[in-house]
Amino acid sequence: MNQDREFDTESDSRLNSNEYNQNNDKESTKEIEQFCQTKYYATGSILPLGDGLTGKSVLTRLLLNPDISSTEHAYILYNTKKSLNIELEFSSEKIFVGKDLVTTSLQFYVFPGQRQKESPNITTFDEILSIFHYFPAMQKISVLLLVYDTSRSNTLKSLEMWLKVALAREWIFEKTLIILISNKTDLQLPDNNYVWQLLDGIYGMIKEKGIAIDEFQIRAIPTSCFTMEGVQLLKETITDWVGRNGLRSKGTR
Ligand SMILES: Nc1nc2c(ncn2[C@@H]2O[C@H](COP(=O)(O)OP(=O)(O)O)[C@@H](O)[C@H]2O)c(=O)[nH]1
Ligand SMILES: [Mg+2]
Repeated sequence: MNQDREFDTESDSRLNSNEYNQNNDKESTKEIEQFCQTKYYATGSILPLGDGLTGKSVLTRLLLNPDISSTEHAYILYNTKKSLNIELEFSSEKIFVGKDLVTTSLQFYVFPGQRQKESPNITTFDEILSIFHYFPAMQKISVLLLVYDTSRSNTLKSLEMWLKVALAREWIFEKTLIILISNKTDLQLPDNNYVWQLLDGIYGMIKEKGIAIDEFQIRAIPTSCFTMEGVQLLKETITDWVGRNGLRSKGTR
């Protein structure tokens, strides 16, 4: 009897403690849900390509934060040095993709536009690329920016060569957004007929390679790093694309 009672008591206390645990579990689950809701992440690599001095470095720095003060703006414009090396920049922003709040990270890989070896001290695009080409993030590019300077028509003609480089490296795939950037609109406005022709040409070259891409994935945005025309739109376009089409993952923090 005693043993039974003891057993009962024990089982009661176990029952109670189970109830307690269950209640406790519910509380902690609620807390976990509250503090550790599923978080969504997306990341993508952005590659600006174009001749030297078209504005790739300055534009990238402005894209990191288009809402900068006029002092910071002037600092970037006048203190961005000609770079002979790769520049890596990173920015992150939360945007809604459908009903999900997605932390969207942009990784910018800015190479120097120099292709000819003019002196032993000057590193070229191809030399730097020979190292960085093997970076996983360089295998598939989320957003390719083809940048030219509206005041120098030869930089527009070079874009075919830059696109060929991107195709030969197999950076473009079915989820790449390609943006033709007519930069320095403060100096000269782009020739829209020519821009449309070029967009068609780019589409044709990509299709020829057998890459399944839609026409809407090839766009044109005129920009000026001086007046900031188009910079905010470009930032939003890139972030939205990466948020929807970049490398997605889920987590709790
Ligand atoms: N007027 C004007 N100058 C610009 C613009 N964007 C860049 N620049 C200038 O062009 C030069 C080259 O820019 P940079 O970003 O270094 O070119 P990158 O060689 O393509 O990286 C710098 O002196 C910039 O201040 C622009 O939109 N308008
Ligand atoms: Mg540069």
